[in-house]
Amino acid sequence: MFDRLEALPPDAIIALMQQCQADDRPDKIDLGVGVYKDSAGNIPIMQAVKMAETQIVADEKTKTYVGTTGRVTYREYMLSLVLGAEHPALQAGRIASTQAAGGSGALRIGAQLAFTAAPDASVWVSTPTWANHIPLIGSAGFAMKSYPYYNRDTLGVDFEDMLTHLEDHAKAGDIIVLHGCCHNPTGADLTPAQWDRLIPFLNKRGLLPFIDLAYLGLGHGLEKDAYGVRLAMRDCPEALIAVSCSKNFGLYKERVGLLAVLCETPDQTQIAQSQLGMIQRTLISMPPDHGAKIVERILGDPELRRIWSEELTVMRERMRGLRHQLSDALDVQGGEHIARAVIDQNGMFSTLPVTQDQAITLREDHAIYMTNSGRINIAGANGDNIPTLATALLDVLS
Ligand code: PLP
Ligand code: TYF
Repeated sequence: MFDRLEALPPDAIIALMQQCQADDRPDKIDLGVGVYKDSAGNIPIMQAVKMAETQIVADEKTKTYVGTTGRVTYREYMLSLVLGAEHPALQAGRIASTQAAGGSGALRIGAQLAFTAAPDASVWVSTPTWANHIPLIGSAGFAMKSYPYYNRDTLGVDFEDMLTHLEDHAKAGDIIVLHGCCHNPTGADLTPAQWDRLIPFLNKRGLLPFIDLAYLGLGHGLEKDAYGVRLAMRDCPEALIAVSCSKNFGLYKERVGLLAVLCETPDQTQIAQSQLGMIQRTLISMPPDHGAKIVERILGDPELRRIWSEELTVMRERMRGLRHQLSDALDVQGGEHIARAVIDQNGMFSTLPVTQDQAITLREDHAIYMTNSGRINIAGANGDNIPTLATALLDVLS
């Protein structure tokens, strides 16, 4: 029967990562896949993670099953990290949650829950968005649609166009995918003032936010990056939040995530909770435990938490510093608007106004790897290669 299958193209970002790994030019610059790198180009294990892991390995007495929605304490700690311990939705008992296999697992479970409740809804994603949003959410069965978001001329968010488009085209009950912070692939985020307008707009139109929070702490810090999520969870009747610990704990391959579901009443929350367990069962039975246990231990231990939070600050500030260095190097005739945007944008990514042909030229002639859409991972740069990067960019853009 497998002769009936069609070959599919590989994941473009992972293919780019492999192409870069195979490039033997010593001065290559890898701005491709979204992983944090230190100034030596390593993808380190955080010290707090190593310490927690050492303790866990020494203490662990059993590998027995945990349960379909994962570790209860992990979920509690994660909810208070994301929302703040005093958040009204937590106090009102209106949040169902499940541990998930990464942010991706959370997106998939959230999509399945929403589809079970509302199969006729459409799901709207930003133009552009993280490419995996479409298969992860669409595979639940939803019709996927897109709203305008990033303006490739101004390199900022077209907020008015976004609202107008949703006003004109989205119907009550539709689901709007938003990036909590550090938008992937553009780095262009909504400001607090824009969140303040967006959430009442969604409520008025009966639209449900599904917020993807994969970079908490890597934009402006743990509190500021949660602004939109906290507001939505305070003011919306219903919402979905998919959280990833891949980047901010550097736990990529351990697959650690959380789905939080805001319901209107505690009774509905109990029902949603039971559905989450069943959905996880139908997909993978139970989430992997090891990474979630590491996060639980870090968040529950004041000393480990302090070390983690300091390491996260170093990561965030290194990326902010690189943005400033790249911006300074681009701030010459013809590069001024990119210079400004690189500073205004947040997190790992910026999408530069580079065409596909220019991205290929950068790769072939300069050994600079970015996606064909012009997305760069700023953490792949360093003080030594930024002048080369800026010169090559200005060269292909001129
Ligand atoms: N959402 C966005 C926007 C991402 O960039 C990622 C990144 O990898 C994820 C979700 C999910 O990540 P993971 O499934 O590795 O936790
Ligand atoms: O956008 C990125 O680069 C990260 C990592 O299928 C990633 O989110 C890339 C592709 C993929 C899964 C994760």
